[in-house]
Amino acid sequence: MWLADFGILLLAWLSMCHTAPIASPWTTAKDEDLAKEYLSEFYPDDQMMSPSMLGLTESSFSESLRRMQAFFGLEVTGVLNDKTLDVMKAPRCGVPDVNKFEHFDGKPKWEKSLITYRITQYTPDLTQSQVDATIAQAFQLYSNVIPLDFQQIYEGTADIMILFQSRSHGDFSPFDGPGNQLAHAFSPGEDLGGDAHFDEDETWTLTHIDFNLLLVAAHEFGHSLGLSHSSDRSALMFPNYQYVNTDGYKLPDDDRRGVQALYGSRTSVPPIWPRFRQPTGPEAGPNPVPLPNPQDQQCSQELVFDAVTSIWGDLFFFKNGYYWLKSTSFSETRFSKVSATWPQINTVDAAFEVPNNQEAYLFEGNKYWRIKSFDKTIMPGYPQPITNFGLPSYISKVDAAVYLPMTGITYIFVNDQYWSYNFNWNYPYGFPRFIFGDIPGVVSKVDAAFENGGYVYFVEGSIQTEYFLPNRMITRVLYNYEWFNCNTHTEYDSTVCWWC
Ligand code: 0DY
Ligand code: ZN
Ligand code: ZN
Repeated sequence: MWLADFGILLLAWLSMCHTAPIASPWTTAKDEDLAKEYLSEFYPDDQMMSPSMLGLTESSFSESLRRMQAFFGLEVTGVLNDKTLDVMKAPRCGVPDVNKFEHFDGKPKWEKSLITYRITQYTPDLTQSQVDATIAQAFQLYSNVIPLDFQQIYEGTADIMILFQSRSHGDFSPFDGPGNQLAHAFSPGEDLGGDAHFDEDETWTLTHIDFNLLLVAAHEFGHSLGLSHSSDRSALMFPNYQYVNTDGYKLPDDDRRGVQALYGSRTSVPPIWPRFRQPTGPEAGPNPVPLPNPQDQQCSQELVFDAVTSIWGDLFFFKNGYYWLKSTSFSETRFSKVSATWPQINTVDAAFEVPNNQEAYLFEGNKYWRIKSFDKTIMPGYPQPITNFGLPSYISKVDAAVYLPMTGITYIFVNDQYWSYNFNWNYPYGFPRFIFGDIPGVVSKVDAAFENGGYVYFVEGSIQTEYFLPNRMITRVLYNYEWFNCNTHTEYDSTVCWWC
């Protein structure tokens, strides 16, 4: 793994020891003119890393020449020779070889598309929610253009651990007080890999005043994703901080090409935050439009569930009046219509099982049905109104419900609140609590929730957070579709010629 910038320092050191002639003795003056013209057209000076920044005075000719030689896989000598001239004389597509982005050696990158991050230490310069929002915005610059998603978690180990600290902070790369080094980040990998550290001796702002956290975080996350520094002055990965207006800020072209070369480009429209919210069911209007059959979404990264529950050891994933059934008794995932199994029910909004009572509950609108787990038949006397669970009568539909066997409590989620019902006492608590801050990993709303083998899953949009109850830790973050045996292997073609 590379700590960002090691490569640059090495380059600076190598270049300082180098005093090169422009051309080898057997090239003509005409060839040199041709080469200069070629380089000034295709490797213009101002797009180079400024030599003064590196404390160097190397001739820009040989520096440009080396970049050209490196680009074409020639021997990098910084000296004009016949092989180099042959390439310069060959016909070409007329667009500069202007990819100035760099990757780390060995091109480390994340081999999965859902990346978690966690902020373990905040800066006092901004509120926590300002920091959360800014970090999310910085990641979104990338998720807008590459098919990766970033999810914040609040406990456990995330792929990208983020902290604000000054001086020594546990990685043998202490910060240097105010100015100069502002932050650093590690290239993709295990442990420290991907982690981003910000120097707490800087003042972090959301304005033009030094230093703008969005710009610095976006630069660092470029490293976390596998970008090294770029010599393009307008690139985010240019080594030096420069303020630009951050309203409607987008990833600059050079950086975009750099990350897309690693991960490919996002083909679908990126979801907006909070993520992947889809238009909800037929309760929206008096004449409900029939919902689309969700079968083709089974392996989609954007798949959102209406409800999920275990019943008698099997898992039911409900969506638009259908369900996928994952069972221990067969290997494939089965897909059926809800009304084929329970004729009175059209769509299931929420569901939970009380395994010790061998019964499950299915919710639709302001009603619920109680079913026997072992044969899935509806018990007599149902449906009943959801007010039985202590919900106020104005609630027309619930989002999610889950029963936790350890405590005997069921939680029912509606918008940004949840109600509790104690099955040991058969008693509703009767007043709601706000989800935010209570449910780990959930930002605004629970779309589905379920318990399975001691783990609880909170589904928000197409992402779910796995939570291990006994130690109250987030153990995993996964896409909904990962429950199905989808072939998720994607090959990205990073050899495409995007400049021709
Ligand atoms: N971190 O990613 C860096 O590049 C370090 C230096 C490295 C040797 C660890 C750094 O903090 N560089 C400063 C920086 O601002 C250099 C500076 O101008 N004071 N880098 C981040 C940055 C932020 C925003 C660069 C750009 C935009 N272009
Ligand atoms: Zn560090
Ligand atoms: Zn950097």
